[in-house]
Amino acid sequence: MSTDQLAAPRHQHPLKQEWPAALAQRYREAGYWRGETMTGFLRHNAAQFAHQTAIAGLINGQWTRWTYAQFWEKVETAAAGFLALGLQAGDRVVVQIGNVPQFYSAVFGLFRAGLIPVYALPAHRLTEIQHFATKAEASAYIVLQHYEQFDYRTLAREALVHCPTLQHAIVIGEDCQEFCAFNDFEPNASLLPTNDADPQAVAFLQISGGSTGLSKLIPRTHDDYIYSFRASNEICNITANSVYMVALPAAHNFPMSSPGAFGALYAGATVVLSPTPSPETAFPLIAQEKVTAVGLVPPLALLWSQAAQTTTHDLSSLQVVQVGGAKLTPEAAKRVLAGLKCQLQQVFGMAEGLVNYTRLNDSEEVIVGTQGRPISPADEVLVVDDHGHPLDSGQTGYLLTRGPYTLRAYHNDDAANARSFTEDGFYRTGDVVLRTPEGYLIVQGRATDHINRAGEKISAEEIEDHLLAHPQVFDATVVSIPDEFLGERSCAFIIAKPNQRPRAIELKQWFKTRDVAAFKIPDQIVFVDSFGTTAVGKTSRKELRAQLRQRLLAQEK
Ligand code: OOB
Repeated sequence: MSTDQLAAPRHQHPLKQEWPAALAQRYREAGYWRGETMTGFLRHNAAQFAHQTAIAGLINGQWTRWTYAQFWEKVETAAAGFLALGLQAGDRVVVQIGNVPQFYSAVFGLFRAGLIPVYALPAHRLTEIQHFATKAEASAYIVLQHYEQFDYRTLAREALVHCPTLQHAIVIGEDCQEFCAFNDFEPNASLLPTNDADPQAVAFLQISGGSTGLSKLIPRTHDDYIYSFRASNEICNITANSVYMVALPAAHNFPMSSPGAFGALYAGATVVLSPTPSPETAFPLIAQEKVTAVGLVPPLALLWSQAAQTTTHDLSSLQVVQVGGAKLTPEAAKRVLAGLKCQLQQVFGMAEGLVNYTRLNDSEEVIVGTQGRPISPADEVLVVDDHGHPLDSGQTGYLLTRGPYTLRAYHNDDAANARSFTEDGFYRTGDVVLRTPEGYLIVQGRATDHINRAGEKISAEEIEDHLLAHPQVFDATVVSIPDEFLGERSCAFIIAKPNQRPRAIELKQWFKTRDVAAFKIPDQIVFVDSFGTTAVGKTSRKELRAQLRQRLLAQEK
């Protein structure tokens, strides 16, 4: 190897998230960015709340509790283990771990080692992992051996073959086969960095809902992310006495930081992990651990409020049930309020940044009828028309935002950056909202063609691409259809190739061979002879999707 190669930077794409200097200074002066780091606050809490429970959850079928002191020890061990493998500060590591305590020891271990987690969801499969690893130029991939009856070692094996930048796969479990064993990591203080990260540096890459095409990577800095959950703690009244339940996937932004597990850990509270979000699993844990707060998506909130009517478990510790990720209609909100007999809080957020909450002391009318208002007085919110002109309150338009915890650019994605931001740095959320004179937002719909399936965002385009790859499919259009339970379901309209008659079940099975998350498999498949006259290049894909949706809804009436 020549010296040139040795000196070459390890990564082509430096991790950046840059606010203009004047704005950054304003955020610092206002006390939003305080120069805290993820490891800094946890180290502090490990001393201050040493004997209090930080995390409780299932490890190998055993209910396990870690105090703050024990948790910090595990973080330091994990960090030393990562560095002992030869990983270097700044390297990216794809993390795919379900709702178990080791999600946090691994993630904070990565922070402690100066490494950058890239969060994948347990449902993701090779196609998505490969995309994240490639975009992030990840050096390592860490998985839980088994989760929800799936063996992630198989995926790790495939990922090592298909992702050229990956050098290591690390498995958390008893039988790590040929992979590095997380459980065998050993403490070694001499390997650990003496300084915490630069608070302005990127702490991790979160994934976007992927409204157009594949998910994009969202760089979040220590300063910006910590501000978002510290301020959320205040709004949601999370203190050292709180017990926060993670019922949705731990890697999702909502249960991570709104105020989520990170907010809870920042406050010195307890994080309780529910292995599944079903009432059967979560209710006994709420009773046992005296859970005070939980975040749910609307279909789950409805399910919980129904199950609460007949449950024998004591849910009286619950103070706040937050609902977000997809629209909670006023009628559904009333049902949740009546069923769960505790405070309801609506949360309208996005992994890109902006989070809105109804406040705990808002009137019932506001809590039921709006999706809340922004966390920060420094969140700039614009509602604009088709031409980008700002609208007055009371009018419906596209939501644009910028602020102290909203991204300024996606990682390594010039095309997405060009369409996702205005010239002056506002992020185009893709949501269509109405802003009340009091500054509360009511979500009306969205500009982008994705399906919000019970909070899981599915790009229509991405699914169409998979369908078009099928040898018998001539054309495919995927749309969202209102669904009583899921909020929205996905429906694929298919034109088969001449003389071909694929069956719906075959097309669904096709997705298994595409190695994608199961939630992306179309819920409904409708075969059509044509997409109608408008399909002949005259209308946009967006209009076509709207027409097909209307056609189906008219037929179903
Ligand atoms: C949360 O984050 P993402 O990144 O999975 O999805 C963001 C999108 C929003 O742009 C919006 O389209 C939709 O999800 N959404 C809502 C909503 N909350 C999110 N639509 C209507 N009503 C709501 N309450 O989903 C997320 C991140 C942090 C906190 C909460 C949710």
